[in-house]
Amino acid sequence: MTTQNTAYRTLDAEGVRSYVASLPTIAARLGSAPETWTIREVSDGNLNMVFLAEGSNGGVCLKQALPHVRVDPSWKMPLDRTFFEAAYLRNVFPHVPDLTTECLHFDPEQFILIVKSLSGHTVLRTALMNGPVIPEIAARIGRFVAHSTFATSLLAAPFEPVMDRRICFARNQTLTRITVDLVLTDPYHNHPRNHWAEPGLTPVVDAIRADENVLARIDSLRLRFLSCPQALLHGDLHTGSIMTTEDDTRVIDGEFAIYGPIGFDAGLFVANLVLSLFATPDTAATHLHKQMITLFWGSFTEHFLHLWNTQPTPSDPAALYYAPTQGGISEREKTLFLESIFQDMVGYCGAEIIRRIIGYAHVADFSVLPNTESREARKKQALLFAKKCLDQKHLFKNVSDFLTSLSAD
Ligand code: SR1
Ligand code: MG
Repeated sequence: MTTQNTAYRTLDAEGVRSYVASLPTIAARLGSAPETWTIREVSDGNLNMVFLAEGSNGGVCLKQALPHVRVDPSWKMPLDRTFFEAAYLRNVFPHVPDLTTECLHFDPEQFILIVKSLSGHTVLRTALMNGPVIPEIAARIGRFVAHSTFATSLLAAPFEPVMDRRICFARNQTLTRITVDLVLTDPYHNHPRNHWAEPGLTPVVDAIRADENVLARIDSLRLRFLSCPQALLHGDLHTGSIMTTEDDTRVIDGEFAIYGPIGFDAGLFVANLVLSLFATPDTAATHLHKQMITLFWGSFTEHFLHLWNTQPTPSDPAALYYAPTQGGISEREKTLFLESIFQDMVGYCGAEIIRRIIGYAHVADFSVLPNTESREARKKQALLFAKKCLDQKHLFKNVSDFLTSLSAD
């Protein structure tokens, strides 16, 4: 797909009103007359336009791809990312209906995706910046990662449908290129997209770039990201891709979906909790963030193993990756698989922390700190922790080892 689409028009608020009014089933969700609807532009991410359209009965969220990066119109980009987000939702929503949104409409000419409005929810990053959240949110995300990845992996289905899905998402190359470059490459050398305002970070950046163990690990994580298609990933599971209330948590923005190592989704989520921890320097917040990381990993492993252990035996013995006649996969193999996800999680966590501090797309978390000195000090601690995550000489054995090291600095 290219941007040579003459029918494509970028919508403004009034365009959204007419567009939604032209879709009877979507318009019916809003109720009342289109002229009475409230249309608000709420674009927040780096890439797309997002609107909320609300009527007397309810609301929808409309997302449209632009032919460029939203925050940088000179960075041209094809429109097809909404296709992959719609495809991601269609693949995972049946497995996590209470943890994401259903694709209500996708328009392949206008590259418009419509889902239910979450206007009563708050972006998790914002909620964390505003004060404590309930830690169970992290357990819900653990369940999301377990169900969305297990269901799309070879553990849950014969290889044919899995490979068909892999073929589809292998076309998501524009956004995969962004991840490979921005998350796994640019920060490790001089690149004009990198930036940081605090001069005291430069020696830490230099140390990261000079460390052969770190560079070797990043090389292997980059290779693994592209060559280890364990499951369909969300691909950008940071705290800005999660909307929540106390009772209800939803994962949004699956446009970076790609087959890859399960630890990538887990690592991005944990990294963003770690970033929030370093940006929130008080004992209660540190405890909360650590509790959230523990709950996330516990919930992920519990749900993933439960799905694995209760997988029905297919009538066709060729339908799964192992033959039931051989007694199925051993507990030892399952443990090793989860341990490898844990090690991937730690590595991608390190990469995500680094790129969110010195790469192209930073996080807002540190803006709650009162001055440049405090921001510099906390970002430095986060970078040093990330460096440990990438140090091949030191492997964290388990989540408590990971958390202990988080306190050490
Ligand atoms: C040009 S896109 C930069 C970042 O925004 C998205 O949310 C992804 O995190 C991407 O890496
Ligand atoms: Mg996003």
